[in-house]
Formats: sequence, C-alpha cells, structure tokens
Amino acid sequence: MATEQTLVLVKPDGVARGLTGAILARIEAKGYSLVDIKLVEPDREVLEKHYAEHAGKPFYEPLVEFMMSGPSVAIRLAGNRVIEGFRSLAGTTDPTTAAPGTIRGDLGRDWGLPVQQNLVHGSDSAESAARELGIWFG
Ligand code: DAT
Ligand code: MG
Repeated sequence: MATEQTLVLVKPDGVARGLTGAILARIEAKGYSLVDIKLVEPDREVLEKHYAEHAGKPFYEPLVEFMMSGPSVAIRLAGNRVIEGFRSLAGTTDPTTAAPGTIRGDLGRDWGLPVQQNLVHGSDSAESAARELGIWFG
C-alpha cells in the first residue's frame, strides 16, 4: 500500500457556492483521510509560488486574481495513491468536458465561466505534492 499525501484546494468558487461539504463528502466517501484542513485567503506571494509552472501563460494573471477573490479551503489529504486518485475524482481541468461522476464534471457549472473556476485543485505528482504542501501548510 502506497500511502501518500496531496494538497487539495477547494477554490474560491467552490467555497462561495457552498460546495465545500459536498466536495469533502466525496473525498471522505472515497476513503481518503483529512490530515489537516483550514480556510485560507492566500496572498499573491503564495499563489505565485503555487502556480509558478504557469507564469507567463495567458491565463496566469486571471488565475491568480481569481484565487485572491475569496477564501479557499486547503486540505492535507492522505490515502493510498491519493495523488492520482484525487485527480481522478476531480476530473479533467475544463468542467465542460470533465466526465460525469467527477467533482468538476458534476458540480462545475457550465454557464460560460472561465476555466479557472473549476472548483478544486489537486497536486499532480509526488514532487508537486511535497512542494505545494510546504507552501500551504509550511
Ligand atoms: P489542473 O488544475 O487540472 O491541474 P493546470 O495545472 O493545467 O490544471 O492549470 C491550473 C489552473 O489554471 C486550472 O485549474 C485552471 C487554469 N487553467 C488551466 N488551463 C487554462 C486555460 N487554457 N484557460 C484558462 N484557465 C486555465
Ligand atoms: Mg495543475
């Protein structure tokens, strides 16, 4: 059993729409464990570190601005193959095409919102998870 930890964020759209509980229910039903959880209002410095890989891309600045538009919920999540497993639970990046059954596919409203409003973030590799958990949980 490969127990891992990953960083999950319920992004400002998820918190503002009152979907934190629904998202946590899916995470817990899958069998993952909440190790730490907090409501956070990240500043630009935190977000620039978190999204460093996307610096310079056209969606970078709108993404950072969106992430500063309201509180997020940061979660240190543990479980067997949780990095890959949570990404699967979340669905692909664009809620329009994310598969039904996933968080983004079921709950990501398809009303012409920008793609950055896709409810959740999940680390994409063991390296990203270690780096991002350091940024958000120190
Ligand atoms: P993911 O969150 O699925 O890991 P990512 O790391 O490629 O996706 O991008 C980070 C966030 O940036 C993503 O959740 C939403 C936003 N984003 C990505 N690609 C985008 C695009 N083409 N247009 C607008 N926003 C985008
Ligand atoms: Mg990513």
